[in-house]
Amino acid sequence: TNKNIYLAADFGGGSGRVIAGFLLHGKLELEEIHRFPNRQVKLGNHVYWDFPALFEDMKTGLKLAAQKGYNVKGIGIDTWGVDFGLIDKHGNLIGNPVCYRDARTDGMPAEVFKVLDEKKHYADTGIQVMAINTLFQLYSMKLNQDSQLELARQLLFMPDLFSYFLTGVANNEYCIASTSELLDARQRNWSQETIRTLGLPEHLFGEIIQPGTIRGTLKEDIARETGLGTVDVIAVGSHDTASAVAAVPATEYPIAFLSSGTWSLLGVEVDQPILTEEARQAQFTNEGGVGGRIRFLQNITGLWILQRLMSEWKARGEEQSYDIIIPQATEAKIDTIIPVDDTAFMNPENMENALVNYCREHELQIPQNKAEIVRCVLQSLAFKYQQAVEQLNRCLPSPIRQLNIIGGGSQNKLLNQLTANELGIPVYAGPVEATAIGNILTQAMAKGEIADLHELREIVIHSVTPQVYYPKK
Ligand code: LFR
Repeated sequence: TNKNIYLAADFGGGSGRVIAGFLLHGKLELEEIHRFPNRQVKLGNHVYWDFPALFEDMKTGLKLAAQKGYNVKGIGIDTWGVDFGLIDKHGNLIGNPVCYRDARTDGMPAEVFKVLDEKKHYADTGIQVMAINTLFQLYSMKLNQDSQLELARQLLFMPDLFSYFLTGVANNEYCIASTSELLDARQRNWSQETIRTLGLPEHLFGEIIQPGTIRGTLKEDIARETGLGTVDVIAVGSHDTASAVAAVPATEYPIAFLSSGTWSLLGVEVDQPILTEEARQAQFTNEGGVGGRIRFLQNITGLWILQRLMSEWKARGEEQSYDIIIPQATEAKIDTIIPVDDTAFMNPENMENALVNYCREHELQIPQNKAEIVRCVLQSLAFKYQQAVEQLNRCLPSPIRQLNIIGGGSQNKLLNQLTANELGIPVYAGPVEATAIGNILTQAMAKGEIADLHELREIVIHSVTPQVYYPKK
């Protein structure tokens, strides 16, 4: 029981978890302490995240860890990207964070690029233009004279916000900040020019801190309430994808990854941002990574479509499990490929209707049952991955030779195989909990137990065994 452990609080778009990690003789063991759902809540005109409930869920996880008698050496927090909370002059949260799927950013890129030069903007920030990004959320607030923006003293991205309410320290971690589209990709700091040109309040943007540094210690009341006592809260790659990529079980460059969950993030790790016109047109993004690396990747709609379908079927009383539907989809035959990134699938009222309507409108063969629907979605994803890899290879000195699929989606055997078939290279699947692993090992790095990212990945390689999928055609 008197184990030295690190706790990872990992919040994804669909669920959150608190996971304990125990590092001994160069091997990491994980224990899931607490898992809870995360959902979008529609209220009035907006779609929100339920931040207070998520914070409570995290504290429940911390309490359970304390009850196990673990000697907790650190807590690291990571979340999905781009979303944020605003803090007022008293240090209070102004309203619930709005979800990136909210319609407030509809049409915003066009508004922003009336003011910013799109090509120059990419050369500065290196971020794929997506309406969900913080920049567009803030600009929509500005255009709508949102009173919250007027009151705000500081902007905290989701992981910064959790850390702030744990420690009282308010700052911005580099990896998550890079998803805002407001950082200078080379300087790795706020792009003052972008912020000024857009007329966003400059005081919102705080000190940027790097992963692997201590953010602060638990506030006294939280230390007491959870029973943990004084524990360090450590900055990790606090964007979930950054933590996941840190835990890719490979050490040979180029490290090519597909972080697979609600989103599919496909790319390679590089030392310096690639800010070329070719990269911009291919819609690649340069997000901040652990150990000073850059995640050069494309942001693709991932298992979101399937997750939505599964929950709709469940809500209709047709209980579904992946263990049953995936083998059925493996046998199903249908040719239809849908463009997974089409706005039709972004946040429709009903995903199945959206899919069927799309096929009808575009004269594609309409899937007739659940197995065919699932097959259609998965082969459409694999097709999209193939296109992304082709574009990626054009931006690199030589093509990638293998792909590591990490995250929850790496459990999807059919998708792994379809991906290997489409790409024509071996695919290595796992670990499922890459994000928690990256989170925990970056804390160990901050505490001096691990020297650098290379050593971190060697520990991952010793701790997990990915499954290999070879192309079959
Ligand atoms: C994955 C992720 C992606 C980001 C998307 C929205 O969970 O963090 O990297 O693009 O969520 O924030």
